[in-house]
Amino acid sequence: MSTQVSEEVREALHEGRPVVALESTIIAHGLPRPRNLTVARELEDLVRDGGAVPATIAVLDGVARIGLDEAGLTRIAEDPTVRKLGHRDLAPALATGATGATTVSATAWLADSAGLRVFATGGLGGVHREWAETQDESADLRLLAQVGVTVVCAGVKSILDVPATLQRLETLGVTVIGYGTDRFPGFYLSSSGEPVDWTVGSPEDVAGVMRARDALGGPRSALIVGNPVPAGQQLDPALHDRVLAAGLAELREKGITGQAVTPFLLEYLTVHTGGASLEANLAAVRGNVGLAARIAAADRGRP
Ligand code: PSU
Ligand code: MN
Repeated sequence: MSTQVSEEVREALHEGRPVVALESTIIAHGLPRPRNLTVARELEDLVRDGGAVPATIAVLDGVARIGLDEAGLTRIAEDPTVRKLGHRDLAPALATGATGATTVSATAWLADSAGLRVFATGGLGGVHREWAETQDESADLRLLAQVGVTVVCAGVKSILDVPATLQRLETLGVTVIGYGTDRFPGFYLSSSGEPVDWTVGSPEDVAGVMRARDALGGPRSALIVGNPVPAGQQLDPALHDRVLAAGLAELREKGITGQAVTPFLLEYLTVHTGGASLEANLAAVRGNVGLAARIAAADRGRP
């Protein structure tokens, strides 16, 4: 079989206990080694502390894994040949026995197929600022219009064109709600400055939206919960804008395109903010993972 659900995740699903899906591209391509492995373990622990079972998702030797053991997690974090797999890459990866980390699009697809309802990440992919020249829009957006998962994120990565991304999500019919805020979060920054139409204040509120969505039926699409990084842990906005502008200029000079764009910019910011962007990124991810566990618990009626 080409998909394998770990025993722990299978049992939890069978018993109706809360499970949270975690993506692996952030581990393999979004964070520097060796910190990434520590973070991978820490995120799983945070899910457990929140009362849910973690299911980190990746493809190992052509098998889609829902729930990784320590060896799998280590391989994703340490092996430099691990590929970056979007949703469209899954079939060739499975057919050729490849090993790769899954992006939001691939993770959401696999999670949904396995019956997982809640997924946490850092920031979603979206419309890139160079869209007019490159037509680079993350495959995350369209896939999220087709799966019924709840995605807890700190908005979309602030390296993107945030208003254009929000417009695409509206066009695609993807529900977006702010958690404790009426502004869409800005990934490294607590606010992108853009408004959201709906605000909720508790995990139970989110579970209520999920129930209403289930009851409505109709076309399936994701529920995006925008959870801001705490204001005290955000990146200094002036530093953010300055370094990002330099990073975008270097991206153009080097002619970097496609899948390499997002990892390049994340690393550029980490290096040129002296690690401050990395800390803000991690603070955002930790907050999202913890909240996702509480939402999954509320969804299962076990706050
Ligand atoms: N969130 C983070 N760091 C990351 C990502 C999300 O804090 O590295 C990853 C996700 O896997 C997302 C991907 O799907 O970045 C977007 O890549 P692209 O723009 O190439 O679609
Ligand atoms: Mn892209």
